Amino acid sequence: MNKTIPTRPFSDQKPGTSGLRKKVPVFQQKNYAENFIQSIFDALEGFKGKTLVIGGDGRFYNREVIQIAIKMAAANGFGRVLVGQGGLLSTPAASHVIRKHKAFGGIVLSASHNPGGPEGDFGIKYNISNGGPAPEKITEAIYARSKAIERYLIADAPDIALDRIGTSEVDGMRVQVFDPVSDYQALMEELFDFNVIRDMFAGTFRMRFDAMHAITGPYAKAILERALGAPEGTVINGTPLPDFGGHHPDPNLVHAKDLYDLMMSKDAPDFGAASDGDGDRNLIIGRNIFVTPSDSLALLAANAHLAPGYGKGIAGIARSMPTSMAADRVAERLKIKCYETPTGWKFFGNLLDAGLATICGEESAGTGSNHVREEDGLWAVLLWLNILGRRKESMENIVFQHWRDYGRNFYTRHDYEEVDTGRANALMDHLRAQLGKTDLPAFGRKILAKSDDFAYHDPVDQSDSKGQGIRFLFRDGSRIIYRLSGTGTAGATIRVYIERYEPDPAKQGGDTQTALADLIGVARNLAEIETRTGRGAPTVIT
Ligand code: VG1
Ligand code: CO
Repeated sequence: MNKTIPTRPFSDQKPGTSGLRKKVPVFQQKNYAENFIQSIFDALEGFKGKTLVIGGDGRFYNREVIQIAIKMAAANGFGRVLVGQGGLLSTPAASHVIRKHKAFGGIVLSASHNPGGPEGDFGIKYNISNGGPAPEKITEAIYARSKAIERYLIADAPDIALDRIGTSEVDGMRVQVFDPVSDYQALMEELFDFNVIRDMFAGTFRMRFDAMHAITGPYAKAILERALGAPEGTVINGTPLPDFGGHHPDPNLVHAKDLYDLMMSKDAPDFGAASDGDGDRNLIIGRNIFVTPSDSLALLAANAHLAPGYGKGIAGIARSMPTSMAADRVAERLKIKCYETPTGWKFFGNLLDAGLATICGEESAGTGSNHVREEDGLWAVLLWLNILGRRKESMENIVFQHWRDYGRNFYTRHDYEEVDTGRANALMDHLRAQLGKTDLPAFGRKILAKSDDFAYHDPVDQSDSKGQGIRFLFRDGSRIIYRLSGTGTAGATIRVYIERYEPDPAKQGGDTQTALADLIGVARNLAEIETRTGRGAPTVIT
């Protein structure tokens, strides 16, 4: 039996960089999740009788919303739902399952790297049939619908047993609970040379993978420890917990500091990695060397041909605009194009679908390829392992050699979190007012080449996206970029991205913050950060 439940719109259901993210208590309001899910369905056409994939990163409130989503899918006319066992499915695995089983789309419940628990964050995101996040045209339609919604449809049925693999029915719709790991694992076995990696683990090579009590644990244990023979204990914090053990499942140098400290110590294994709440991000650290996500993208692109899945070479690279330009130099050498897109994985989908790009990445620790339509943390780890197995050199050597060959892009991001929204907007307005001016005292000795508010024209669907970040580009190739985060749930987060190119191998060593000190000063003065936000220092430096 279907029920039609009257409801009233919420005014704040605008999807951000990656779906709708709010505090758990916001999502727990009566009809809040239901309204958003119905708005998704109302914004779509032609799904009657088709398949919907549902899964999430296992955070607090995941199970409740999964049950709601299944019953609403039934009432709205889907023919089949595929749901990960226990309601679990990493973001890249969801993308793969949508593609492999030719689903109409998928609902991914995740707030990614944001903290979880009763006072933490929750999120809902819709992915389309190519497995990728819904493009802006659809997210805007969902938002428009959410402001006018008057009713939602839900099956009046008992909860589905999420922990048992098998098939059941909700109101005439088939529900298949499946193993969230196996399809994904099979895909990884196609892309990478598992024998080469197995041989490495059979020798002296050791790694540590920190799953941060998030979704990647079961995937990493199955693939690294069971399939590739890494010793048990290689994967730590491998059990997904609803509150991520009270930690912030963000694989960066702040929240994965233990891993960093280990990798810099004398007992360091050869390779260290971590992934985030929903498994799409990766942190890569070699013994004695942290590899920035921007460098990792460039290095993976330059060495991808060493893995069977990319043996024929790559067609193109895509990076988000604030990501460092290290990948551009690799593309140039490979005589392929490097596309520059706005922040957020949804902008890569068209390029991947059209075969224009093979490997994509963002400075925020997301890397991926045309094997799915999401960033993929474990994929990046496996590609690195495949490369290490083939090159038989240390990470440190590989990275230093890359810098010698291509030059080094010193790169850092400074985040100012939970800034008052009004003040943050005023700061961005102030910056916008400086665009085009070449003689600002704040520039110091830097000579401006160009400044603008980044706009993107999609070469595939010809759509335009404006207002994607304020850029100051200097004549020596350095860049300062400002944007406001679209994933936070409290106040505003100002992100400042700072980059300088260093071609001289003699100057490529040393600490990033010191190497960028001048530009960091310019960035703070230009935006008047201290006076406008009252912040003497960033909240997080990555
Ligand atoms: C951040 C990152 C962006 C990433 C997005 C989703 O967005 O900067 O690169 O695509 O998170 O990442 P923002 O708007 O806060 O800067 V994740 O791991 O959700 O799925
Ligand atoms: Co994520």
